[in-house]
Amino acid sequence: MSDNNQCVIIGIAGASASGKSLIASTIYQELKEKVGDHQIGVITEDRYYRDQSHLSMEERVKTNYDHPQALDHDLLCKHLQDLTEGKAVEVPQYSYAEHTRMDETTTLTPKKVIILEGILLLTDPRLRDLMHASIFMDTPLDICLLRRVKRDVAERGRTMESVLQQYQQTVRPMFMQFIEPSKQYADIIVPRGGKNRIAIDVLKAHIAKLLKA
Ligand code: UZR
Ligand code: MG
Repeated sequence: MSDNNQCVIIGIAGASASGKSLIASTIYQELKEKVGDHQIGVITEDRYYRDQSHLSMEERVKTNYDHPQALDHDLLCKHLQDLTEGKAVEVPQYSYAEHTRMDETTTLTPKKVIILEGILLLTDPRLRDLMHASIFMDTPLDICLLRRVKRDVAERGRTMESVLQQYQQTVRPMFMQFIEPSKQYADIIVPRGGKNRIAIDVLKAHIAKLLKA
C-alpha cells in the first residue's frame, strides 16, 4: 500500500439488525468532517447478494440469504483490492423486494477510509485479511429480532409472518452456525448496539491513528 493510495478498511459484522449500519453511518458522519467528505465511504455487504435474475420469484424466496454462499464475496474482494489500488468501482444495487441485483450500480471512488458492514464478513478469511480492524456487534438476539421485524416490514417490503418464518428457518440457525463463531476474529466486540458511544469514540480514535501511520 503506497502513501498516495492509502485505504484503511474497517469491517463491522454481527447479527442481522444488530446495529451494524447504524454504527457505520455514525462513524461515517462524524469522521467525514475530519478527513473530508470525499475521503470516507461505507460499503454494505448486502449490496453483494448474488444476482438471481435468472430465477423465478418462487425460487428466489427459497434462497438461504443467511448462508455465506448467498453472497458474492469474490466481487467484494475484487472491489476492495481495486479501491486499495486507487481504482473506482461499480457497487451493485440490490432489491430486497425483488430478491435480486438491479441493473443500476453506484460508482465508488477510492477513499482514505472504507467502512464495510455486513453479517458474514468475518466468516471469509480473504475479507479478514483485507481489513485493518474488525468489529463484532454483540447485540442480544431478542433485540435484533424486534428491530428486524419493524425494519423489514417498514423498509424492505415484507409481511410480519414472512419475517418471523424466515427468522426461524434461516436467520437464527445461520447466526448460530456462521455468524456467532466468526466473533472470534473480531478485534473489538461491541455490546448493546449501534448507539454505544464509547465504542464509536474508540473506533474513531483508532481510525485516526491508522490514517496518521
Ligand atoms: P442486515 N435478506 C432478505 O431478507 N432478502 C434478500 O433478498 C436478501 C437478504 C436478509 C438476509 C439477512 N436474510 O438476514 C439480512 N434473510 O438480509 C442481512 N433471511 O441484512 O444485516 O442489514 O440485516
Ligand atoms: Mg444493515
